[in-house]
Amino acid sequence: MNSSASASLPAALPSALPGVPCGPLLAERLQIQPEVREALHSGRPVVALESTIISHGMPYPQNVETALQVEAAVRDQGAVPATMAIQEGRLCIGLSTAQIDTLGRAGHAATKVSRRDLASVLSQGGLGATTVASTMMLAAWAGIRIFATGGIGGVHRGGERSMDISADLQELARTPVAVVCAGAKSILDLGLTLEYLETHGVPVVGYQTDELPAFFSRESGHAVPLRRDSPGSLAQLLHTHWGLGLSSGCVVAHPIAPEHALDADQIDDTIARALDEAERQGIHGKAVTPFLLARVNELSGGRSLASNIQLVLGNARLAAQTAVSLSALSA
Ligand code: PSU
Ligand code: MN
Repeated sequence: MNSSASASLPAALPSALPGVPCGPLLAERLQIQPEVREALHSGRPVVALESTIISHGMPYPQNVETALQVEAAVRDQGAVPATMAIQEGRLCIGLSTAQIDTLGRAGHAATKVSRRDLASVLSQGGLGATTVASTMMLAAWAGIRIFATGGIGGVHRGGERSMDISADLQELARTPVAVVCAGAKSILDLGLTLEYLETHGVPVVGYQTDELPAFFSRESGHAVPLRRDSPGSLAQLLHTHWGLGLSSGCVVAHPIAPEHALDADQIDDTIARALDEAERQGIHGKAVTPFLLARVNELSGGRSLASNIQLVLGNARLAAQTAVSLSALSA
């Protein structure tokens, strides 16, 4: 390579995770909250949190209440929360309570931003809520390894024909961030989702389980390839994965607590109905998942929302414990 070509390569951000591509605009567009910046600087544990779950995943005001409880749960375990969003041309790493409230009230008026939509929303100064995929990107640019959410996107039912495969899976294939989730809702084809992740070299680790949980319920009938039973052993696995220079992320599948789990058959009927409505109304593209999430919430009433909130809180606690263990290993 000649010297002018190498001179034009952007320098990595000081804070970005190793191996993550960084462009020159990031230095001015990345806005890291002081508390998060300080924690990252001193090697203290930080947990990334997404915001599409706030704008498109739950109704107001429970979405805002949950987002704030999730941040508190992360703090209780000794880590610093960093909820992500895009606002006024900035990639925001860590939000104020007012910013979380704005997103929660905006709901579907906020743009759901995945990798594809990032530059568009940023360049127009709009309000963007980050999905699992774009939250992983922002986390990687800021230097955050661990991320907690409810459920990841995946291969939709019929995905082998529709090609409706969430960009979350491709992001897990290329961005070195671990996502602690309760598996995925059975709006998806969980078997195909696992196959896709296997092909792309993404470890899927059951936390105290041998089965991929199905969000509202602890079992899906699909075995997970890996299992760990403590935050410390999860951290060991992640430390080794990235220590080898592997560039993929990781799915940590944490089943909902038994006392909050819903009956699988009952929720499956609700999901089947929501899927049928989406098909009849010709919903497609990025609108599919938010439509299904909203319909499942409406059709199943308060019970599914209460379970949803509890599983997110549980994931936040496990993610924070894992981040604490990982930062001790990296010290
Ligand atoms: N599944 C949920 N709750 C959510 C989402 C998925 O149970 O809030 C959101 C997440 O932000 C996820 C996104 O990244 O939907 C996936 O959207 P799509 O399938 O369009 O990639
Ligand atoms: Mn899709």
